[in-house]
Amino acid sequence: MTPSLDIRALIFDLDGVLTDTAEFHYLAWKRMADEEGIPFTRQDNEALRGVSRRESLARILKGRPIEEPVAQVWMTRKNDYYQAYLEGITPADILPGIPQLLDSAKATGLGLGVASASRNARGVLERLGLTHYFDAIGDGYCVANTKPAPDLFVWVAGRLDVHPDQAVVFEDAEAGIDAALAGGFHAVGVGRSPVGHAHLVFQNTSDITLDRVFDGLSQAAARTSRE
Ligand code: B16
Ligand code: MG
Repeated sequence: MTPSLDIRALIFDLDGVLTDTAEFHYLAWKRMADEEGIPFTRQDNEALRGVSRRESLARILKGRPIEEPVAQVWMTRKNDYYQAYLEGITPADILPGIPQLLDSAKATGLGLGVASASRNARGVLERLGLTHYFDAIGDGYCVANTKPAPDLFVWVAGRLDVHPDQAVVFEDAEAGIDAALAGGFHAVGVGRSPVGHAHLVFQNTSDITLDRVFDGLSQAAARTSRE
C-alpha cells in the first residue's frame, strides 16, 4: 500500500532555489581572495553552496590559520562587495517557474517558508519582490548551528506550525539536503550540485510543479516502505 503524505508546508532555500546568487558570492569572495593572495576558483566556490559565511571562509582558507579579528574584517569586506552586486537584483532574477509554484502553493493553502543560511536573505527577497509570499522567513541570524545542522529548517517549521514530516524542503546544496534529511523533512534537490541523496531531484526550477512534487515524494515514500 502507498503511504499517504500529509504535506502542509513548503520551505525554500533562497540562494540557488528562488534566485541564483552563487555567481555574486563567487565574484565577491574572489575579489577578497585575490587581494589577500589566496587561490580560489569557481570550482572551489561550489563547495560554499548553502554553508555560512564563516564556514565559507574556512573552506577558502583550506586549513591556513587566521586570527579571528582578521577573519571578521575579511568577511565584512567580502559582504560589502557582495551587497554591491545585490543592488542590481530585480524580480527578473527570480528563477524560472518559481512564481507559478508559489502561486499554486498559496492557492492550495500550503504554508510557505524560506530557510536561508544568508544574513542577506531578507534584503534579497525584498529586491525580488517575493517577501509577501512567505509566512516565515529564517535566515543566517535565526539559529547558531547552520546547515548541515537541521536547526534552521526546524526553526522555520515551528513558525509555520508544522511537523518536519508535514513539510517539503527545496534545496540546491549538499549541506542543505543533509540538513533537511537530518531534521526528518521531505527533501527535494534542485540543480546539478551533489543533491542526489534527496528524496526527489529536479534539474531545473522550471520543471517543479506541485503535482510532480507530491507524486515524486509519494513514490519515494512507497520505495522506502518496501525496503
Ligand atoms: P551570507 P542559502 C547561503 O544561502 C549561500 O548558498 C552560501 O553560499 C552563503 O555562504 C550563505 O548563504 C551565507 O550568506 O554571506 O549572505 O550571510 O543557499 O542558504 O540561501
Ligand atoms: Mg542554496
